[in-house]
Amino acid sequence: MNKTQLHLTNLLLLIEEAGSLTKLARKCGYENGASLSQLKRRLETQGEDEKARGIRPSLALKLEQGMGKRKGWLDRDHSKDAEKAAARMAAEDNKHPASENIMSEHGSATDFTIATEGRFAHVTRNTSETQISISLNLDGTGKARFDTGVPFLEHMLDQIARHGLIDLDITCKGDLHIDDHHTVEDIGITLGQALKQALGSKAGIRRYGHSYVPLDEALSRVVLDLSGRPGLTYNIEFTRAMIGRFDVDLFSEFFHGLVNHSMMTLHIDNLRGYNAHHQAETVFKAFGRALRMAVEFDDRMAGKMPSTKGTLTD
Ligand SMILES: [Mn+2]
Repeated sequence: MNKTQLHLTNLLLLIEEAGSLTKLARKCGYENGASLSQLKRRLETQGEDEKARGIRPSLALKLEQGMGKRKGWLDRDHSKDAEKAAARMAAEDNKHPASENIMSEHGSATDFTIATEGRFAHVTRNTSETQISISLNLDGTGKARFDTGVPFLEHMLDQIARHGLIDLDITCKGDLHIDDHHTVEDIGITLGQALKQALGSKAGIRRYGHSYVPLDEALSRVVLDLSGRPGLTYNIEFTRAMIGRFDVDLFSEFFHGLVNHSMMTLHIDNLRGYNAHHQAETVFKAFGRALRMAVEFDDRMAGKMPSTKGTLTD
């Protein structure tokens, strides 16, 4: 990119930030947008010309000052700024692990207990890669405690608990010195096992659940069937490969593990969104809500099996 092209790109950023070319002109002390629109046209026509000098320094300074930018802002490449800001936001989020909710609600983490009445399960799963313990109560209030070493996953698991009204206690010692892969996948597997166990015969439940959840620009849809058959349709085109330190590929591993061991049919569609954190969060919130709908008792079902086959476990 030559200097003229860089200046044009930055001028367009300033126009976007100000709201319009006329607004930018006013902020920089012009009566109207005429001279800036002339400048814009000149930059556009000179784009390929290597000898073109871009915006002259005195005018550049006027634009920078008018928009509260530092001197020299127009000469720098700002195309990565949005990406950097998003990474900073994700890093901020990782500083506030989900378990903080418990600390504030219950005074101290040691007070945390999950009721064993109702549809409760406790599952431990130990391999050479991970040692996992999960307690889960489907008839809970949405309280959760996590100790997994993967803060962003905990932030997502917290969405399942909160929006599914499922009480959840998950500890995992995993081989994080390699990467998060085994930890995330195996938590999915173990959570699937705990769900299956807590659901029991499934008599009297709704069986099907669905939810749409938006978060600002992002929108996801999750539809599930506690069918007794594993099946995953996974449709999320993440706009970034990493959310903070978290590799977004691992969400697919998580849901595969969960589906295969809970024996549910699960359709996940992220319908839109450009912030990867929002994309993930809408999926997990929608999953929590859909799960809540599916596991809830349907009074009119009156304890009957929600299947003409008579069973949802074989
Ligand atoms: Mn978040």
